[in-house]
Amino acid sequence: MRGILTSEPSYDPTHLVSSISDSHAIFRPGEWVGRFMRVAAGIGADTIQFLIVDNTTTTLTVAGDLGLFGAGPGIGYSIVDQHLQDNSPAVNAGNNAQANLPATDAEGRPRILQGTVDLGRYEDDLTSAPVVVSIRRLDASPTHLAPLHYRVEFSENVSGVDAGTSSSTRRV
Ligand SMILES: [Ca+2]
Repeated sequence: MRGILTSEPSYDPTHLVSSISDSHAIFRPGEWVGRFMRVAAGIGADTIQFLIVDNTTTTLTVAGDLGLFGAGPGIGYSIVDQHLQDNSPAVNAGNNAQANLPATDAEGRPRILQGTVDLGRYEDDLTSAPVVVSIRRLDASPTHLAPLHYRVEFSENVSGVDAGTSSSTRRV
């Protein structure tokens, strides 16, 4: 997700958050909470990023003071998701003995789940639903074959799937 900012940032010193708008955006309210907004602004045009704590259809609210970093009208931004997928090699790949390991991750969940800390900002709770990665036809030709075989690959191991399930037929 990328866009161009269309407003100056508005800083709320009570809650230590900034709000900034992209009037062309059509966000779903709250959909970016926990993601990061990256902006190419600030000293030396370094890319900096801010944790998104709320959003409306056109406005992002982020932790910190955006005004200090030159974010404003005409500056490009992107929204990035740094959550781990359940099958990521970064899950349970950290070092529990790391000095100054915080008690919680960037979203306030326990920093150690499944016994070992994960790499990155977030601790994965292994609850995301598997997604279909690929569907591949196994038979040379689908014509006049019954049944027709496909291989469906999921993003992680699944259980309880009936391998003999057939769904629909299509005349050819
Ligand atoms: Ca873990």
